[in-house]
Amino acid sequence: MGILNITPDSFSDGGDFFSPEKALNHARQMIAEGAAIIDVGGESTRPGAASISIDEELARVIPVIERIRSELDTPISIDTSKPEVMYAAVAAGSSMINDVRALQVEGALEAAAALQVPVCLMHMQGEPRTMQHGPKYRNVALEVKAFLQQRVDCCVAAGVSRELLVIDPGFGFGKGLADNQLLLQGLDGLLDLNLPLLVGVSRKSMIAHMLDLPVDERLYGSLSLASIAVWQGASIIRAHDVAATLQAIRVSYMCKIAGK
Ligand code: 8Y4
Repeated sequence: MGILNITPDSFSDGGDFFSPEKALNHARQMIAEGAAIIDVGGESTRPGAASISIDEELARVIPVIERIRSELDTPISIDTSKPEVMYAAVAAGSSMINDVRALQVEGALEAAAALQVPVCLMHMQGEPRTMQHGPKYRNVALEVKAFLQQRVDCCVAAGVSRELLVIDPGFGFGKGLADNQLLLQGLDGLLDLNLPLLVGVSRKSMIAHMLDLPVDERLYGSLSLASIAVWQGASIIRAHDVAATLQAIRVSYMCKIAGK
């Protein structure tokens, strides 16, 4: 899953305006490198990030989804928690919802049930603005698993087919370094839910906490984490650097399944 962030500072046209053309070219490049899904997001969920309005989020993502849909045939996932954005994005050509709030926003469960597209349910402790202010767990892997199990049950009860669900432990979302490390060690426990497992570790701060590197120097750390995630059973990896990540996870996966 290649990451396509649609925020004001990304894909500028040289002036103050965002260029859907540049975003489309970035999607093209990730697809050429082997991305199977393009994850389009307009709201930054990085620690401390402020939230944006429905209209602002729609204005960012809808033109880009329409452009990608009309020119390319790779599935598009919409990274949003807002039901209004889910409806509009699927109408514009998205075929998957990636929700870091696991459909807990008012109306989101109903939207997912109505739209009947695959949905990734992610674990987060707290809210993006404050989630890194002293996150606490007794047993992070067990708590994440219990949360995801409960969200899966809610989805099924609300009419979302179980066959459409994907789960994600949410690396970095209300988790300290030790929490992220233990979560990776215990990642295979999530396979008990019998659903595809998505993992996003690309360029995340857990790498900085281990290697003390700025965001543009975290590729090798990202590849190591992605390889471990695949070894542990992840089947979708969300990444910025698609070509490099695919090489790493293909090798990890071939070693994992050899002789089976
Ligand atoms: C540098 C670059 C530092 C990116 C931090 C980040 C996930 C996700 C995000 C994830 C799923 C991010 C939308 C955070 N992470 N969706 N979204 N899983 N399903 N931070 O792990 O990339 S945004």
